[in-house]
Amino acid sequence: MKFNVLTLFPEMIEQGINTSITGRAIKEGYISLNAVNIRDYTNEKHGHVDDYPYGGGAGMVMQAQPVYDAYKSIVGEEELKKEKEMRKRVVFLTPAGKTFNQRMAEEFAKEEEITFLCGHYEGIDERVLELIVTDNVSIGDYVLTGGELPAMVMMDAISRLVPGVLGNGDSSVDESFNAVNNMLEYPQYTRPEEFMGMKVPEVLLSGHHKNIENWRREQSLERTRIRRPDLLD
Ligand code: 6GU
Repeated sequence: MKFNVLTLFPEMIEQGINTSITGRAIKEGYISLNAVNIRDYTNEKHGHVDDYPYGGGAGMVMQAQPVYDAYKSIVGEEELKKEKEMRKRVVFLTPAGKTFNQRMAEEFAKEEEITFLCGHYEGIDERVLELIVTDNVSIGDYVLTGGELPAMVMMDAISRLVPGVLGNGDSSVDESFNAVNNMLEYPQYTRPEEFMGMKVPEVLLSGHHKNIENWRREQSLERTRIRRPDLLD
């Protein structure tokens, strides 16, 4: 999986992704990261990438030209001659997008290359979005200062679904929201058997696999009922 990120803060993306499991996945070649600084593509001598909004209003708007040229530097002229439907996916991170979820992560994980476009200020000139963006995605109903954290959230969720990224010790099978059951994960325990007077549930020490499986399913269901009843509808 190849990730490109168009951003004004490439170091933020690199620091975040070159860490932990995604960092290991890059070292081992399962994923790659190319963070491109939009500011490097401005034609303005003072390095501006934003300007006042036509029609007035608060804040600044990112200009189309540097975003377009940064994108072109990644995909090349040939890609832009194709119909948008035939191009590799370009995800614009925006609170006005479709809300990201595990189903979408599974779909994106099938791609071989994804480009993320991170906005700042009050937004990006609509014309460049019209030209290059294939998907508008939000990570939830709250407002952040920019698209960098959302892009990192998406890359993390997608990466761990790429074959080889999770080692043998890690698993994406029993977790919450997998494709098989849309339920929250059951509680986990490790040594010691007693902590602050609290004991590990007896059934987990029994070695009785069928009973353990049943207990975990009940716990998942109960937890989902209490915390996320919307998932059971
Ligand atoms: Cl993708 N961007 C921003 N700025 N805020 C958000 C978001 C994205 N998703 C949720 N809030």
